[in-house]
Amino acid sequence: MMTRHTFLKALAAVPAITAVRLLAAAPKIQVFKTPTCGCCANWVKHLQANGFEVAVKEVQDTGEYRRQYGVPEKLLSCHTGVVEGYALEGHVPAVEIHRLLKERPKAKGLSVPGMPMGSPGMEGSLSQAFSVILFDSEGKTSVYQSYPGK
Ligand SMILES: [Cu+2]
Repeated sequence: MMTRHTFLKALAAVPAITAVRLLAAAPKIQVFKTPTCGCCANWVKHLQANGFEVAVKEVQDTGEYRRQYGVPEKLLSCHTGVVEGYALEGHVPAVEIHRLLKERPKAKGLSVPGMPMGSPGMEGSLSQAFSVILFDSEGKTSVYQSYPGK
């Protein structure tokens, strides 16, 4: 039988276990993309190069997953991902995902709406300004980080 004392001890042990788990393994991101999306594949490479383990599922329509993970339609982009319960829409920089997992805000996820040139996976001669948007389950949004472009 679990006494009150052992219960409290078990509760106290939870953060330590979480910390060990986070140190032990690279965070896993499940990505949903269409088979022909080249910039999506480039974003996946960017994630892998920056400490994430990525599983890719090729789908005909990412809209289904966008809705499933609560991404507002106004924030849509070319692919949808999920990491430890947070949704990721579009070309979100890996550094912001690491920050998200560290800060763990009360939110649904992050998005880089559209496909701005210069975002990870969209590198080229052009580099537009873009913002990483934090959104919650009510569709409320705020700027998580701004990238000035060049
Ligand atoms: Cu794209």
